[in-house]
Amino acid sequence: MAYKDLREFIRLLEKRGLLRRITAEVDPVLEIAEINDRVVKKGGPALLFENPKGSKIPCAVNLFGSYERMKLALEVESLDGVGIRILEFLEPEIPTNLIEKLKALPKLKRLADFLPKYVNSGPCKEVVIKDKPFLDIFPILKTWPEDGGKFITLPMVFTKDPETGIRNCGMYRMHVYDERTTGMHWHMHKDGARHYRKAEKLGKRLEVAVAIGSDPAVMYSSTAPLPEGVDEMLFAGFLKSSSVELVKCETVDLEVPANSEIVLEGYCEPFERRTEGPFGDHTGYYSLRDEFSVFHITCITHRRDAIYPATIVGKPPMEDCYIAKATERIFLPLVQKQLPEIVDINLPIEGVFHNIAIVSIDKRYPGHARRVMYALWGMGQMSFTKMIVVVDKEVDIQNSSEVIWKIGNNVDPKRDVVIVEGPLDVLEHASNIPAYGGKMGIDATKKWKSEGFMRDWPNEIVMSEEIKQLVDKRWKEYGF
Ligand SMILES: Cc1cc2nc3c(=O)[nH]c(=O)nc-3n(C[C@H](O)[C@H](O)[C@H](O)COP(=O)(O)O)c2cc1C
Ligand SMILES: [Mn+2]
Repeated sequence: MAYKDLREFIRLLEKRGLLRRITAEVDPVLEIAEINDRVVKKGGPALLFENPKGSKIPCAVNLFGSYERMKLALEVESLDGVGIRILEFLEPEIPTNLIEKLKALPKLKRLADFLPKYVNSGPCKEVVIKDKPFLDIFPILKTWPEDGGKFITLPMVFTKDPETGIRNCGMYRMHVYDERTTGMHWHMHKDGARHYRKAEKLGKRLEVAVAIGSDPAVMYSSTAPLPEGVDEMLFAGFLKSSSVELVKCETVDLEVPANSEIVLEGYCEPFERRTEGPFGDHTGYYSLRDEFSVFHITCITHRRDAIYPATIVGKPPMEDCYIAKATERIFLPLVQKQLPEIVDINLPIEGVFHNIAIVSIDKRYPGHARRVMYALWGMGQMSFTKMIVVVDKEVDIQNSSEVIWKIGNNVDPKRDVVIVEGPLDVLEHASNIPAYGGKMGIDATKKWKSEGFMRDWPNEIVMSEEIKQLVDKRWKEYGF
């Protein structure tokens, strides 16, 4: 059964001993972040700060910060299974006869069941503030000493394409400038920024609604790398096998999840920019100050006893790593659909997801590893990857020790390193200019004669089965 809302998920975590309540008064400025850091790094529980200093609203952090909680959030036994379910849906077998047609029907009906539903009201409307929609009622965190201020870190930002009206929901952090103005940190590559650029072209303001805290499927979906134009709310409905209920905003022509804890309504004016950051980011570095759009708040609605959820990013591993690892697993089958030679992908946590990708392939022809690199550099948000390492299918790429051993042994740097240029993640700080620079591919597969390798490739050392069995049998005799 899908979670009704965020608090139902919180209750479940508590019942399972995966959430700790903290009643002591704790400062949202840095203190919560330091407590969270110690807890995450030890694989500890989610935390509910019941008495954040200066606010009557409790603050929940680290809700998704383990594989176990991530699986509970999406109500699955295995994250890989989610990807396989998506594939089954995308590929409804074309019914060829009546019986097949009948078999396909429930599948199609189920898809309709996942479409968002529009409802007249919901818990997020319990309190509506139009006269003084001030952010200072919430326990918004400052997470690192050099941060430019407080940041809303789990916002689900809703916009509509000004031309087509197609909805988007993306998670983009928000720098709080004053009680009714924030930054809007949508990177240039993201759908929200695209909507804003279109609005600018039309000389119009872009209406924006920000939901904070909803059921976990909705929260996860706002981070998922879906193709442009695919409705995150339909995806969330699919994930939880029931429709997301959306309710109209008070002051803007947008809809938000009715079960949201908090909703901020407002707009971004065309061509208005303000300095955003610095912000201690998930790369483990501060992202530098930069110019971003400005969000003006016209109305705040919230549940009477709202809970304010936040995440704290920083040096990995942090909570976002588990969200990103879920994405790695969930989207692998879709990547494999396009590139069936891919056996597995590992985006190592230390590679902060856009820096390093390790890929194992079933190599079938000369240059195959290069083809996979180029394909990934052209695929959705994978295209921001700075370094790609390709190994043969038998390598366990989830074991970085094995991967390093392969790179060291199998690579002739002059021959096997591919250097190209292309778009990079906006958080990339080593490139000369923002969001564009060098990329490296390392082909660590076994080299073939057809690739110009004319020597003999040595065999890997493995003991024969016969001797292994003999030693197994005689093990005790040796006196161990
Ligand atoms: C905790 C968290 C914070 C994020 N912050 C940002 C951000 O500030 N800016 C941004 O462009 N993407 C951010 N992302 C990544 C986007 O949410 C992600 O790329 C998403 O797919 C964007 O959706 P879109 O393609 O609909 O724009 C964040 C992700 C997570 C999990
Ligand atoms: Mn999108």
